[in-house]
Amino acid sequence: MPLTLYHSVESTCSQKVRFVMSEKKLDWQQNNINLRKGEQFNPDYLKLNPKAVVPTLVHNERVIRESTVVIEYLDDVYPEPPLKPAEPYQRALMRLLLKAFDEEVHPSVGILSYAIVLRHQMNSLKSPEQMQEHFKQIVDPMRRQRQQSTHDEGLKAAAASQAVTTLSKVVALLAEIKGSNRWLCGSGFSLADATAAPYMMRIKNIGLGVLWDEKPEVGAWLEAVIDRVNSYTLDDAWGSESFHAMVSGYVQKSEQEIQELIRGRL
Ligand SMILES: N[C@@H](CCC(=O)N[C@@H](CS)C(=O)NCC(=O)O)C(=O)O
Repeated sequence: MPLTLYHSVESTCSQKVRFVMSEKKLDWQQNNINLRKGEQFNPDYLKLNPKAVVPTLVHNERVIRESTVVIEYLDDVYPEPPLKPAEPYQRALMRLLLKAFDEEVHPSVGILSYAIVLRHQMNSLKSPEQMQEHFKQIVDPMRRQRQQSTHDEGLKAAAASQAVTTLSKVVALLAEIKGSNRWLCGSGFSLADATAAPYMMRIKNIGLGVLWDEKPEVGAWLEAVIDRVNSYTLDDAWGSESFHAMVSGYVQKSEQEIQELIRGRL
């Protein structure tokens, strides 16, 4: 089997790779990495991905890391159907969105998911000492610092309100680029749609869909992309049912704090 994806069903950057593989109807083998159990820190996995993050693609024994690099690679190796607009300006806009999702949305969604949901899950799975061990293993010092402060302060961490501001700016950019297009970068579904979909779905699921209340075209695009993803033959396309149940439980508990955070930032 030439394609193996090391991934987690709940991880947004793994989901975007699975969506691209589904668009191209590829056969692939999976290796599920349980992030909450810390399997990303296993020495064998660290050899594939020294940053201890998913996803990682292995194709014909070659290792490809970074989800955006992975989806560009898949589109190069399997060009049908093409997932990059043919027109250079639309292609540049697509790359602008990929960059915004990597550099701005990914850390912001990480902070907010962690503050609203994952820190409670981690606390239920690990003792304070085990949490300290977990933080020590995070390879990137910025990521470690971000996760630790959000763990301690939740939505009160300065990073959380900054994340909401960042997300509302990217939502405005997404709406502007989409304009009256059918998909984000023209009439064809592209890498930008596959990338934005899991993050926008996560933002909605953690109670922040209000960020596009005044941009109905963004809500309509998300509905269309959800229909498309739901038509793939992909198990747990958006993550497992138990994960969603857990997310909505914690979102309900934080509802008031989420409202206050949004009121303070918008
Ligand atoms: N820039 C990387 C980011 C990868 C990343 O942050 N992955 C998250 C899941 S979406 C992860 O593995 N987190 C592990 C952890 O939190 O310890 C990419 O796009 O591949």
